[in-house]
Amino acid sequence: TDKALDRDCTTLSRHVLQQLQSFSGEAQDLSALMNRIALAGKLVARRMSNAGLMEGVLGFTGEVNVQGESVKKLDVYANDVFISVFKQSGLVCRLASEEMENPYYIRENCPIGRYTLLYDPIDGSSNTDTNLSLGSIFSIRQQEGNDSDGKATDLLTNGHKQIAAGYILYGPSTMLIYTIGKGVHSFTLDPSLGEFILTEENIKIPDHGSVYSVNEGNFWQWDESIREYIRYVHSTEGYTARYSGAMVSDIHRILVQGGVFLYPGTLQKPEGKLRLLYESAPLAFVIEQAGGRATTGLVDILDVVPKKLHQRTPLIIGSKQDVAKVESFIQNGH
Ligand code: AHM
Ligand code: MG
Repeated sequence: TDKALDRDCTTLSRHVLQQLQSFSGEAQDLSALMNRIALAGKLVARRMSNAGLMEGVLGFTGEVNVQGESVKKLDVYANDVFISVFKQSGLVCRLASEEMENPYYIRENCPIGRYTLLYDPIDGSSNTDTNLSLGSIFSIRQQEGNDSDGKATDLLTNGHKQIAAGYILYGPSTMLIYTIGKGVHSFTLDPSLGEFILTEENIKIPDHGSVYSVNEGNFWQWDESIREYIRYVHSTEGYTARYSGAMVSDIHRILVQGGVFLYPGTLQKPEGKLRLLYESAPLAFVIEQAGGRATTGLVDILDVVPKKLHQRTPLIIGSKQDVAKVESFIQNGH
């Protein structure tokens, strides 16, 4: 049959089932969960696509979130989209996000809902009001134990416990990238069909790339080892800088073309900015599945066990060789 037509028929939910090669309960659950994440992505993308034409969509709400960051209207909207979408799925009992101090319980799903969704509804919030790339990040974990005290302490485990993770990139087109531990696959939203259609299967990140992606405005706040690394790329041929303000888009570029993204600790914030459970760990799962690496500089991101839900960690992620180079500066000073 026609190859292009076959590809057009490979929707996201179909792909998840194919990957698991079964119609088992878990396969059906994962397929349904991914389908719901896709719906959330479509709702957020729709809102963003005409945000500038409507009143009350852009700008700040005037509130400050648990992270001490000013909240944007779009942050709130996207956070609520995921809650609404999963209220109706029956599969998810808890949602934990950057925008909520404590997990949100969907009580009616709790006796049956076996999964927890961790997410960052809008990655790169500073880009919202200027029509630049944004993302959403997601991670799915199986609920362990009954969480009878309602503190969700079972979420404080390492990143190997993720059963699915990925991101949605809202760029010139909307893309969804996911892994369930069987490689990394990308889908592009076809607005005329309203479906995410398979774009590339088993994406492999190059072992080395020319891009380094970091906020160099923090140079004087970094540890000397990171400054040395930056001096090294400045004085070596073949490096190029790219930094968009939304790590989903920076890391997506690196997934496709290679390179390294860094958000090191600073003097003011020794753990850096990025949160482990719903930012760094899901992206680490994706990049490792594509053959790359993610580390704090000392420990693999997927091995880090957080002490609290909103824990931050330094993040160095990307091509194997480029991550190793940064590591060698942190660990050996060169
Ligand atoms: P956010 O989820 O509040 O938008 O924060 C995460 C974002 C990343 O996407 C981006 O790489 C980083 O924060 C930019 O921070 P900075 O302005 O400090 O460089
Ligand atoms: Mg974020």
